[in-house]
Amino acid sequence: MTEPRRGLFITMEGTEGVGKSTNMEFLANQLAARGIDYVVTREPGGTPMAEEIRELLLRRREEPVQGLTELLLMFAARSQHLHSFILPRLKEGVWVLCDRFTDATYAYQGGGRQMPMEQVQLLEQLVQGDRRPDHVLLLDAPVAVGMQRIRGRDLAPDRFEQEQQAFFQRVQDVYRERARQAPERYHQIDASQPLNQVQSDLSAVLDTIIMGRHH
Ligand code: Z5A
Repeated sequence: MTEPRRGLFITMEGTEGVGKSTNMEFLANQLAARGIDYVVTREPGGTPMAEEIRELLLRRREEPVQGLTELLLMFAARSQHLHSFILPRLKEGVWVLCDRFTDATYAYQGGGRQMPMEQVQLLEQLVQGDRRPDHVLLLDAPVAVGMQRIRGRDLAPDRFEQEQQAFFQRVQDVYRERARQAPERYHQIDASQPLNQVQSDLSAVLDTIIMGRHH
């Protein structure tokens, strides 16, 4: 029996509040409507153990968290998620939609926390080998817009959300630079537009991805 064609690995990225959760759901519905078999997952998290690591990472605490500790935990969660969940699904031919992945580590730990990018690269290679997302959907909006959108939530801010605007500006700069360097894999969408326009852009990107797959 021939093996199924490998599924596509698509990630959604952006600074906080740009609309990732909202648009993940939209994208999932779009895939379903096109008859594509998919799963939705997130990072940090995506398996029971990786979700426990997420909890460790996001919880606000008195003890200052070392940058390297945070970086290692991100990749510990990723190793578990990638090898026990993502890769097996892709092999079965299922598409994987993931809310954040390693681009977030470059952006938040490298950009936001200013950890050396070489350390991120080293761990990326160790955990992923040559595996990278097939497509990265980058929702891009001025940092202030995202912050304004999440201000309406009555949840207490987590350890990342309590950072200042300059932190998120560095995060965004890294995302934009990565998108600029590999335009064939990164799809930058203006997330400051009204939601229906963002979603029509996303739908167009999805069509391009699907068409590219048939060639
Ligand atoms: N992190 C890291 O540091 N390193 C890593 O390697 C990884 C992650 C993988 C958790 O991520 C944290 O982990 C994250 C980075 C760090 N911390 N931060 N910040 P997360 O993805 O779970 O959390 P988040 O980024 O904070 O996501 P979020 O707050 O849930 O935001 P969102 O999903 O992008 O937004 P949303 O909930 O879909 O939308 C926010 C509101 O805006 C909502 O009321 C919507 O209805 C509204 N909205 C959405 N789109 C629009 C438009 N177009 N117009 C108007 N209103 C809109």
